[in-house]
Amino acid sequence: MFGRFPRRTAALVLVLGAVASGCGGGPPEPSGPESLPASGTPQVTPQPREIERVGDDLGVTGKVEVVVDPVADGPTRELAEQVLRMAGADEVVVREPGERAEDASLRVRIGDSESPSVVRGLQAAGRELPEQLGPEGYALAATADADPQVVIGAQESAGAYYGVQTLRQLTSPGRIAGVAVQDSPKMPVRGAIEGFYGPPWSHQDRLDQLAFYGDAKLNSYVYAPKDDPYHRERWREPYPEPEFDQVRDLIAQAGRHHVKFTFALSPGTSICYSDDADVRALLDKLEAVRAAGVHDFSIPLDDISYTSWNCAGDERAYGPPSQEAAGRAQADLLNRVQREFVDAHPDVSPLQTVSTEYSDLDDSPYKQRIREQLDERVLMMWTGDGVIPERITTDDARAAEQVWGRRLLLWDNYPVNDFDGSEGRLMLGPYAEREPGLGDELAGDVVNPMNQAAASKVVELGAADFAWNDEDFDPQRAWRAAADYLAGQRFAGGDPGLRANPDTAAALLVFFDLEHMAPVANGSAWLPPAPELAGRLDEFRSAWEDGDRDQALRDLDEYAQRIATAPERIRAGAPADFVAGAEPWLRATDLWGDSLLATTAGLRARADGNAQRADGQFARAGQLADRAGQVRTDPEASRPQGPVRVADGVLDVFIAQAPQM
Ligand code: LTM
Repeated sequence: MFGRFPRRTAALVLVLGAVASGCGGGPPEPSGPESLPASGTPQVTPQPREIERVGDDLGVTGKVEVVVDPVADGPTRELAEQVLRMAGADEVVVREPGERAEDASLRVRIGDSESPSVVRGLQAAGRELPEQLGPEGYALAATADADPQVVIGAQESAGAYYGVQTLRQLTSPGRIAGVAVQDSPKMPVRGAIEGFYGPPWSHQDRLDQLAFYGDAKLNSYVYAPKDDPYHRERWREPYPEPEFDQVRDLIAQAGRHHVKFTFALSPGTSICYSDDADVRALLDKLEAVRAAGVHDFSIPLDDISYTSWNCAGDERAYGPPSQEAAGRAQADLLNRVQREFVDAHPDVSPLQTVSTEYSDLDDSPYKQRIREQLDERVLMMWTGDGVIPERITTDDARAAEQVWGRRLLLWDNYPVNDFDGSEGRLMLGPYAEREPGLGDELAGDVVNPMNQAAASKVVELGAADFAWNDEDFDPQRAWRAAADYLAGQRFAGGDPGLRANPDTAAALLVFFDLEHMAPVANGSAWLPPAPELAGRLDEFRSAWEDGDRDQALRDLDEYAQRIATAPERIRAGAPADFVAGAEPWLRATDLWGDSLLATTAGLRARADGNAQRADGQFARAGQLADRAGQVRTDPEASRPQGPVRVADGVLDVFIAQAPQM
């Protein structure tokens, strides 16, 4: 299918990424400026399907000419200009095909993959284009010969935009990596659903998220905050004008970043399915949003009672309440929305929904009704086997698709932290336990994030990587990429840093490890707490037992310093919104880090035979640990409330046990 891109390339990229990132035995290290080698390929996230070095890096100086055709839309042109300026161009001239500027030091062509100049440019890198690049696909070649040029070819505007997003990651100050890329996403729908309980994201959070989705090649944002009254409890009422203005802003921002703004309305807590006035109220509200420029809609029916009716009319129309009757009523409603609203507007995509059963694999009278009666075009979401599943497998996806009689869109309840078992947690672990191959089964993957928007990017970027290219997915690689992104590789979100600050990225990875634990609904872990720290503490215990106490203490002390200084480094180097959302956890980490340092000081005093000093240090460690345990979540920013957790079960246990060692 793809031209001359050997499959081994992906493996080569992984190895290079790992070497550049210093991974292996020790703690995960970020990739620094040196991670853009003159040979090999730089890490691009999501991992391209095919990427290969074809020559030397290209220099970026002076005047750069960008030739575009209509495949490169406004956002793509602007992004290309920003990227090239960031890379060091003094002047960027963007123009339609025609007379070429003789004084340009670098030419960039972004356009239709069939246009002769694009084909020639790709051929110069020895590339042959396949017949179809695939939806949202692109080909890119950067060649540094006598006439240095970058060519990006695509069949549709999203592909051209993603080609330039890849160019952004191939760029370092003054140069562009000499590589060829051929790429397209595995899953058609990739993104996030703001579908959690508790404080909805702020308008600024949402604007920033949409920009980030563009950077991460995520193409969907579903607006479904449970605690927005106009989304759920007061779904019939139109949005007041100030709120509607914000919706308009979000639509525009989504467009600027090639994201589909999917508007969701959740009427299930009070709708009377058989009441034409209720159905009309629903359609009218959708229509108002459509008129403002939205093309994608969802009617979520999760977390409602489906064994009681909201009105007597439904009992007359559908019989006594039952799951089977609810299935009929809901199928009727969704079919009407699909036929009377979606079908009436050719620019509106098929309706999305999540049904009242959404988290299991068993057939039921409810599912049977939906399977048999619901318009086959309606795209249904499913959370995996369990609301918060321990893993999501291809077998599960196939079984679910069997009982629902259609392809499903994954509503992935990770990193959401709104349920009781997640009290006090910030979910900063890797995107993991999603089986490669899901790309062949699912229509897409949208994750339900945390109340803390910026911190959600850690998992969102992993999900973006997985949904784009699940076969080559590496959770740890994506995790490091998230640290790099937050440490400076962010772009559309604001600060146009080209390279990650290595100190910030390293501090973030230490912090991510402390917040690695991810719980299922009852609070037990599907991702373990602090695996890096736990491994180091295990090594310490063995070395301490074996007698090499001095070296063991030096090693542990070094890592304790990294924990203790991580909050300060993160506050100084990470984006302000990340820091604000994570502040209670950073504050607790300050205290836990100091407590661990006091513990190592106590152990050193003991090894030196100074019992009095040892006791003093252990007492201090205990006091700091008590204070750390008292730091609580911010009621304005989180649900549920509780003491914040930092490497719980690992750090607290070690500090408590150390005086007895
Ligand atoms: O998962 C679904 C479909 N619905 C709700 C979400 O709104 C909620 O955020 C998650 C996690 O608590 N659980 C749900 O059941």
